[in-house]
Amino acid sequence: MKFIALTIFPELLQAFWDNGIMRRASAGGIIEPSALNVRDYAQGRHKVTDDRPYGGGCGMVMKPEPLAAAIGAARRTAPGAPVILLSPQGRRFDQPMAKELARCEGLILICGRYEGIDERISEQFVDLEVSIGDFVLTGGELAAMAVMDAVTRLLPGALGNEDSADQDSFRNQRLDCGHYTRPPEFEGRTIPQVLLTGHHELIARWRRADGLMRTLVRRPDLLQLKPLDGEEIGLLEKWRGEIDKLIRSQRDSGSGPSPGGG
Ligand code: 4FV
Repeated sequence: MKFIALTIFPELLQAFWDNGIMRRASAGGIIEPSALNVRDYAQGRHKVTDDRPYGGGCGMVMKPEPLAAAIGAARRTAPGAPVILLSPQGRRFDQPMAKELARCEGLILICGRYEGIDERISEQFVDLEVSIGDFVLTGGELAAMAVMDAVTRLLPGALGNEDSADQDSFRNQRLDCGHYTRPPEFEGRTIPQVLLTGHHELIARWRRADGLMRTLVRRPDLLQLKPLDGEEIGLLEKWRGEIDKLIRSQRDSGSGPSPGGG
């Protein structure tokens, strides 16, 4: 998969590509990352890539001509790749979108700087505008790295063993379970004993239950995105029973608040 990042700071991307899973995926030919320096496509002695905004106001805007030329060059290298602009106005990036993008033969990623890029570039060249969250960065490079990272780890052969991407958070709109490794006791804290049983089905069931509880507590919104399966309904009913019993026992012992919460 080709990744072509359009940026005025290619060294930022290089450091990202030269390490970890990205480095291994690149060495293994799973990804083919490259950066085009937009400044190389700017005219004039000073190779200016930004200018003052029409209508006044603070900050600068990235000029359309260098970007259009750089996009043209990228498209010649990866003709079938969608042109993606990273910006706070884009569609929110998430795991399902990562899966969608992982099916592309390549991605051309425009990393804006300053206040953003000239809108006419978006109108004429951009296939998809993507946001990694409702906050403002100084540049699109970090957002482009997040997208490339999440997509790369879904590519066959990128992760050590295939199925680890299958156990991901958000895989089926549920948070991941807790993970533990040696030592068995750390600062007085132990680990769930079921993980020491070697009983794979029991361990898998515990992990699903732990993931569900974390989703229920931290991200109940995710439960609306994919219907509960039979096992999940069973677990929730069991927990509801335990919660009801707890409340009843509190009431009966008179230690809890009176009915109606007074
Ligand atoms: C951003 C985001 C983001 C806005 C102006 C770059 C900056 C500057 N990109 N998700 N949030 N971009 O804040 O993707 O050009």
